[in-house]
Amino acid sequence: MAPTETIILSVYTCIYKCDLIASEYPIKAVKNFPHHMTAFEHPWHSVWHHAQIATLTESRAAYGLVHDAAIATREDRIVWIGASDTMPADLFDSCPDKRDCEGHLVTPGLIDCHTHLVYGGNRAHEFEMRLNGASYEEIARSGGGILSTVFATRAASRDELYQSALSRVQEFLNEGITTIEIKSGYGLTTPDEAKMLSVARQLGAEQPVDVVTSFLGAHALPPEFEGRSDEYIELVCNEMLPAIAAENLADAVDAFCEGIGFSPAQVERVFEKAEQLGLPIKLHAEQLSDLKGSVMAANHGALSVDHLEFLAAGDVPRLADAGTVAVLLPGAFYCLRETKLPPIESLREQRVPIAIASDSNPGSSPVASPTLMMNMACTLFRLTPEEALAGYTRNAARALGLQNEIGTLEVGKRAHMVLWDVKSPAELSYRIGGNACLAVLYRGQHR
Ligand code: DI6
Ligand code: FE
Repeated sequence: MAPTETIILSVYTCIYKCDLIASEYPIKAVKNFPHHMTAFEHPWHSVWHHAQIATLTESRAAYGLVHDAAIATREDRIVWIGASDTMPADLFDSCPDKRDCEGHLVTPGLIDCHTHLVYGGNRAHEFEMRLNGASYEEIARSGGGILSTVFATRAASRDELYQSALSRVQEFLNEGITTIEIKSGYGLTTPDEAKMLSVARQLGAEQPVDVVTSFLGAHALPPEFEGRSDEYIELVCNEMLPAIAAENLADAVDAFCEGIGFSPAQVERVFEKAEQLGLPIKLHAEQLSDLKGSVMAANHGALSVDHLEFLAAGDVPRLADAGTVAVLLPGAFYCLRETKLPPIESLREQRVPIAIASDSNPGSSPVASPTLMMNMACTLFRLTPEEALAGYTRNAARALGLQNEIGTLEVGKRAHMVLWDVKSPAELSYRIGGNACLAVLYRGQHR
């Protein structure tokens, strides 16, 4: 944006700011934005009014709720929020795109901060085998489990991966997702990991959704490295990660720290390499056992640690000190019929931000519904509906390091917002199934 336009926007945000603080975020180039309007033509491009707006800002009101409110956008930014009856009449009257929300709820665009949605094949057959009495071990011995997805992903063409991932992405978009994280981890060779991540990048470039990628080379030991896990970690550090970074395919680096994954010492080598390459880190930790992966990750300043059923309450202060987000994955908890709960009360007491995500993957969480995950977070983990919504917005943004751009509805932030066919925010978590999404604004554009 030209400096004059920036100044004009700042002037407007200053003149028309309401009780929420106007900020002066730089306005970046926007994907697919038609630059046919300038600030001189009109400062408001769209306005939604007569809405209940759950801003999710950390205000005194639950959900940061503003009643009978309006929200206006210009290009890809939010430029005004406030009570409908305080809208500047001239701007409202001449705004080219107005919507009367008739009292329905508006939230920030939802953010899924943990998915594995690019993969080949599916595992419905294993699901059926288990229900007919086969154990996980028997399935694994017959080539099943994560490795069956690795074989199917390696065998799939880029286009096949793209098409199958696209149908899952569309399900997420139908339910109000505007930002989604996608991991690699089913390729486990340099070209196959690059293939997965480039499909994720393509989804972000071609679809109306922001995609954030994570390199998960240390997800499982590929069969060709059987009995040689340190050598595989060497390959991850010395070949895969530098190649992925050189192609700018990853926004962060993840790993699976577990008895059936990699040890904290092995993961730490991956993290040290990520740090050298300037990439932020996150970790699958304490899903099945307490290896202290979360503490190690927090010591390295991880953005998030994810799963956490076996996290010891005594280790929670370390996450709090490091500002690391706890990402809870109720879909995997449900599918694996886990009974041990993450240390929710300690996370609350220590004020660790809690995010919720789908973990969308073919084995332990074949799901593409954020509101179902919010329901499960409430029912299975006893989160409040407000915590569940914050977990899919404000705290999910933090888990991706994007808290200054997305996750709350504030002047200056990216114009990602959802209109729901509900009148109170608790209804989003309360419903089981169905889709209450009425409309989405993505980067200020109708989707
Ligand atoms: N934890 C998970 O929940 C997924 N990966 C991981 O490390 C499961 C992946 C799969 O079963 O395909
Ligand atoms: Fe996962």
